[in-house]
Amino acid sequence: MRSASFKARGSSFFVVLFLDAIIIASPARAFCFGRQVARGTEATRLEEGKPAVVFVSGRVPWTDAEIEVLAGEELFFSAEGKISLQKGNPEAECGPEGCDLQTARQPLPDKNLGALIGKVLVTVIETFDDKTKEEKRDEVAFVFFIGQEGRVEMPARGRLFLGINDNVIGDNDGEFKVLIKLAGQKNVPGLWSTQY
Ligand SMILES: [Ca+2]
Repeated sequence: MRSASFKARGSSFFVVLFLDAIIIASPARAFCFGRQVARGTEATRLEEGKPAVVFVSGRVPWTDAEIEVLAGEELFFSAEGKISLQKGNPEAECGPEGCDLQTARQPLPDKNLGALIGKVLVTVIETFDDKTKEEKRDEVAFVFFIGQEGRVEMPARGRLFLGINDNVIGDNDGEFKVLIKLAGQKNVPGLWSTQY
């Protein structure tokens, strides 16, 4: 049954991977995953000519775009809006390219703090240590830079998430509005205003 699911297209791949994670997870965490899958946010494939719009809060570690991507597939991203890396501090405001500052603990340390970034989540592995009684959650995921606009080749097959290149998000504010479409279509200037 599992091999049959792997041959299927679309979200079934993701669900099967989560089922794999459930198998090795502790019962308590497996229940959490069951709820997560059952919440009905299945990842779907982008269709040619049908862009998706995702609002990325500066206060959320990763926003689920609910899109399944394929390795090697090129997506076009265009982002607008402002976030604050420190609510109430006008000097901490930045757009999708981020602020001209880098810290060692950002998800992407060589890119600007607060920049729009992406992640392809391939699978989640949960393990339970009998000695320490601690549960450990490991993701197999690939994180990449997006910025304000550009084409990005997807590094793996999985579920797309968008986020902020910042590790201290609790004091953030604002959001980015991100348009995502399959690349290959011509990038028409003013896409935002003409279609949305
Ligand atoms: Ca912050």
